[in-house]
Amino acid sequence: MGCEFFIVNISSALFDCSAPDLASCPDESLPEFAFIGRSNVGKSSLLNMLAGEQGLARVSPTPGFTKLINVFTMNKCWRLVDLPGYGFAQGAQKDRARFNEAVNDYLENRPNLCLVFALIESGLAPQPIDLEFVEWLVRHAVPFVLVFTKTDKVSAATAQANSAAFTDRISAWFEKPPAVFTCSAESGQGRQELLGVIDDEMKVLAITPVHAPAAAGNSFIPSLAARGRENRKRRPDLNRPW
Ligand SMILES: Nc1nc2c(ncn2[C@@H]2O[C@H](COP(=O)(O)OP(=O)(O)OP(=O)(O)O)[C@@H](O)[C@H]2O)c(=O)[nH]1
Ligand SMILES: [Mg+2]
Repeated sequence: MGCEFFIVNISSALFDCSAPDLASCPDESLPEFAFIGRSNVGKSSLLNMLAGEQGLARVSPTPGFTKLINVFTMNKCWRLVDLPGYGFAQGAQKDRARFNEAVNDYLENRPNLCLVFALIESGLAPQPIDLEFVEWLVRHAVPFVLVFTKTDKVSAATAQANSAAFTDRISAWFEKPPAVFTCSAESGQGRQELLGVIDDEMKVLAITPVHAPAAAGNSFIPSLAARGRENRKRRPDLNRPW
């Protein structure tokens, strides 16, 4: 199967599986792009907006709705992954612990995870829980970009002020700060930019030298495994004071 790189034209978007843990996730043959953020921030909605298919991932006004690692395959050659949110205070404690463990395990150990979209609500001033989560991503060397969501609900000036305040709070943690995007699942704002990010990542993967022979139809495996190893080598000093 040839892999299309014109991903802005998503011709097929298929639900793959709902995995309760990393071990239950599909094989590691395809690059994955995951959505993470506080419960209700709009992860599932953004996935649908990018895929161009409402109802692909289930959306709800009730926080804590997505409880499993939901995997979707785009154009038969890359995946979007909808993760449960953090910061949801209700529900059985033992379930919350299990979901958090599964998400942490996925983010830390999934070798074909290319990039995380870390979602933050554009209408809110920097929240401690989001700052802590971004710090966790940095400490665990998880590659991510920031995406400020629900821009249709606030003025452009408010969204700009909140995203600037957030990036200001985290700027000392980086030599090179993460890229920042805005989006609205309602209006579609930000769709082309975010698909462009995925497109860029896919192009980098396509030109990464492949040293080991690829299994038939799975030409991404060696590149992805190498990428995972590289990411972990770049893991920052865990004793840094953030
Ligand atoms: N106005 C507006 N509402 C949005 C947007 N994105 C999501 N919502 C609404 O916010 C609520 C939560 O959306 P979800 O996509 O289910 O959020 P989630 O982050 O997946 O939530 P959990 O699965 O509970 O972690 C729903 O009522 C959505 O309709 C947006 O861009 N604009
Ligand atoms: Mg969800």
